[in-house]
Amino acid sequence: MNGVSKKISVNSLIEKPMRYNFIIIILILILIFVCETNIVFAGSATLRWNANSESDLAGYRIYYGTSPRTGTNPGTASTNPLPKCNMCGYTNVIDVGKTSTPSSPQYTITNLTSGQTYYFSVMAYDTSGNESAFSSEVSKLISVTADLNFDGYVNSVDFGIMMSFWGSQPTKPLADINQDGYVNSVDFGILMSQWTN
Ligand SMILES: [Ca+2]
Ligand SMILES: [Ca+2]
Repeated sequence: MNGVSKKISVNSLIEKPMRYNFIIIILILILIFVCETNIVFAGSATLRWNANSESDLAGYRIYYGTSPRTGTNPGTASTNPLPKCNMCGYTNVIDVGKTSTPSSPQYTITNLTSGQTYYFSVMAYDTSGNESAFSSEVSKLISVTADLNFDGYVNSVDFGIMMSFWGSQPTKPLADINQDGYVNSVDFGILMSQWTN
């Protein structure tokens, strides 16, 4: 991406689409997401992908939401020649830069709702503001957990939290483990099935 984007010439108009195709191909080939959750960090998803090796890579943005995306190119930059869908049906975007481990980038998204399926895509951008299209989309059902205080155990503490939310819960707190709008015997049954001590 170096050099080409900095030329103000007909060549840049010709070469940019080729470069975008290259980026798109690279992303499709290398963006292998691994979503995972565990009992301690319930309500989170860790995304991993292979690094983009271009010298002027500036970072990545992760788009996500609870509905599948509606397009392939987030395209907020004016330099992006591809058709744009902006948020493309997602509700959240995080600029993660090159991440803390640039050679094997990964990022953990927290505060996700248990029992809800989330959809994720990553795109790359360079130091000139050029943006790639999305990676392939992945989805993840966030594990239903009764570890309501995220301490690694399902025990009387979590039971106490559940009791404090007992009843109808329009805001669906974590105590509503199956996220059906009620904290009731169904959730209690899930808690009992996961009891650890
Ligand atoms: Ca707990
Ligand atoms: Ca419930």
